[in-house]
Amino acid sequence: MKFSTVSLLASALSVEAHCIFQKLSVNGQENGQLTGLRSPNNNNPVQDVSSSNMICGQPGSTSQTVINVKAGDKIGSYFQHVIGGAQFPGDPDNPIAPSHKGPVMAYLAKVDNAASASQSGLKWFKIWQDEFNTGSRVWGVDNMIKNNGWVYFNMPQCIAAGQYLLRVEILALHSASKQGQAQFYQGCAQINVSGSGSFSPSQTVSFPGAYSASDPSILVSIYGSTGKPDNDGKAYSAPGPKPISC
Ligand SMILES: [Cu+2]
Repeated sequence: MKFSTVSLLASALSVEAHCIFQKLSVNGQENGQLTGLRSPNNNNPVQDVSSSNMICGQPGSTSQTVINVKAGDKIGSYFQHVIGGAQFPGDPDNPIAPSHKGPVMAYLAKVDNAASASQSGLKWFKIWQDEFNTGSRVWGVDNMIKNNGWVYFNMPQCIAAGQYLLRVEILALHSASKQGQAQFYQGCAQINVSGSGSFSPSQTVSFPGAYSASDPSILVSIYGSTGKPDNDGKAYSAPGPKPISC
């Protein structure tokens, strides 16, 4: 009896340690909560890499808004523990539990109308990632926490004008030594890119499909010989393709 209470409590606590992509900023100008986004309505991770929830997260809200972005602009993606931010004042798991080490990635897929396009069957390419710094032993997630939940990257200068879904993904690897236990947190922003770029990807990937459960970037122990989540200072490659270079 006592055991089951303890394990229920433990699992309830671990459920609470997750995060949701919930705001986009452009050159420091924040859009409103959930504006221009397709975001999950709860903070549970996706763990099945073959699920359609790998695209923009579990079904939740879809905005009517498309956010204007110029090629070269500084994009911010804001992740917080629950919709609205911290779950309670002093919430130690906001923006995400610090145990949730792993990379952060951003992908684009061209669409005709970002507010209405189906998110299935799109051709995605990666534009940015923050993996793991072997010198400082800092993960992409550590940088996101340091920036209070903001993930920053630039819209590559070469991106061709038009509408896109921007998929931003956090991969938490703290339990990833067992297959199916890596935790994926993603949402999509609906954007309209302007500029004079003409990039057309020569290779694209599908979601689901881009990742496999046994990918060494996904089925991996990040705990080094000292038991710290530092990958023993060895390089770590995020799943999926390399980011494009303009
Ligand atoms: Cu979690």
